[in-house]
Amino acid sequence: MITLLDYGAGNVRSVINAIESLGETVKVVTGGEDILSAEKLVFPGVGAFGNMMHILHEKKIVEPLLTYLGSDRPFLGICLGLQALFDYSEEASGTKGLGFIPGAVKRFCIDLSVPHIGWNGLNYKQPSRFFAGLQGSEKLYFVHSYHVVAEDPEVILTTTDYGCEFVSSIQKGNIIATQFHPEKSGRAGLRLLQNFLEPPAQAVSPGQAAGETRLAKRIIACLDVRSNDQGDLVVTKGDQYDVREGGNVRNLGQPVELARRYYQEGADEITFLNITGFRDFPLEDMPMLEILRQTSRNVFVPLAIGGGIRDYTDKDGRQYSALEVAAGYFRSGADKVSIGSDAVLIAEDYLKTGRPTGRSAIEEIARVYGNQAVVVSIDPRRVYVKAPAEVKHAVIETNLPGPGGERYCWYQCTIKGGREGRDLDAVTLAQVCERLGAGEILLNCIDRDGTNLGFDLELINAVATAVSIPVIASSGAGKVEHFHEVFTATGAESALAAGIFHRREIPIGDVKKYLADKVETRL
Ligand code: 1PR
Repeated sequence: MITLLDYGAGNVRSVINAIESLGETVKVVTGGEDILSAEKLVFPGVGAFGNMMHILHEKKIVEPLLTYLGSDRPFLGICLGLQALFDYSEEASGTKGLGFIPGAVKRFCIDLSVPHIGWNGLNYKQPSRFFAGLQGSEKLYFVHSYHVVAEDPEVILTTTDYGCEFVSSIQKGNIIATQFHPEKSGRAGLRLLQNFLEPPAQAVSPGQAAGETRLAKRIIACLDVRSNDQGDLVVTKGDQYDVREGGNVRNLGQPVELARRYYQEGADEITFLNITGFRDFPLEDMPMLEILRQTSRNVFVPLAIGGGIRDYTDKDGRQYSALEVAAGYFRSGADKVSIGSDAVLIAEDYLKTGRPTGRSAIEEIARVYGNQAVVVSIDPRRVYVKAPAEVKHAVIETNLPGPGGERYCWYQCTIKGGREGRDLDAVTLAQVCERLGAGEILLNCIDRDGTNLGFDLELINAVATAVSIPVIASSGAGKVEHFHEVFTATGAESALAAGIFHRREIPIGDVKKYLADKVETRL
């Protein structure tokens, strides 16, 4: 039996699911007494350091945790569960950590996108039973803006390179903690969890390729989900956001089955978009939450979900905050939430005053779950102009002139699934959302959606160069070459596609094979 500490934020569901998939039972605990009596303790942390320490103190968990750690019983800390062990974090000045391992948690100070999101490798610094069965070339899933700096090199188990070499796991006796997420790292991650549950006899040191580890470009499968006219929740797919064919909503399969298929085919991440979320309310739309629950039981890569994340008042006058909606998604197995329409309205408000309110969905969710958990999904459409001075928006010179020969365009943000255009451009939206605390941009493109013509490289460049958070390029993938193009011609960190995967035109494995000797991927 494994004891798992749930202090109330982040996605503990994924960790529970991963451990249960290995045949172990999990006892979820929230208080100090249960920690003291635990035999093996897992402390998964996703979220923000200050909030986590605040809750640990409030629930009087700090002392029991330190007692447990001091007894050298098996402990596995994940992500924030690693950072919590240190003295303090730059993320929350004035807040002390557990101070079990001497050292600090520092923000990445590098010339690359932060958060560090995605699959990266490990440099093995010492042998451990934790590594049994690994080849050494595996990539594990990371998502964080801060990394630990250990004073004692003896505790460093692995490091990883991302603009600098940072500590990606530590071990002190039976205390192991990782910056990466084993529960989201596919087969390699499950093997590590297995090694923690039943430590093999021998410590091993996997071989590894020479040189620095490298972050892989991610290939993301996207499932646009909505009810069809018969009331079944289906994966659909639009042409420039029109999902109807002959009057009916296109049905390309069952969400849970498709997600499982993409996981097995090697998707690095899976995104669900509840595309009618702007008019339905997700906490009433229980099937969507159920889809997440079922998917997260056997899909061990990150799951992002979007649709309907906003404040909401139900028919009985009960008010729900966007944070509560997001919490519902996280509890059901999501690792990240993506905000579409509401992000546009939030940015418009911000631009009116030039000041954050501190209460927007982006800020509140980032405060509790961490910036990396907040994706902003942008649904832009090209608007051509004859000259940049015609509009006050971020205008680009385009190689794809408009119908009247216009050589300039801007990208207009839309809400409600492209139904309503707003007086805001995609570049400004991305910048404002980054300022408010978004951790990633999912950059769709209505003009390219479902066309198979390739990604809109001009749009992606305009946004990726304007922000320092990672950008997911989306819409238009039609052949394997398009993925290569988007990774070499733009700063996109990942590429998302839907139609070609759903229609089985190109399996994910073929995309990875094509990219193998051209760009870094996870094979
Ligand atoms: O506004 O917060 O409720 O979120 C709604 C979410 O649903 C937004 O993220 C929005 O992008 C999405 N959405 C709304 N309507 C549609 C639609 O298609 N009618 N889908 C929609 C967005 C775009 C991508 C698509 C790529 C790749 N779909 O998700 O998967 O374009 O497609 P392709 O590879 O076939 O070209 P809120």
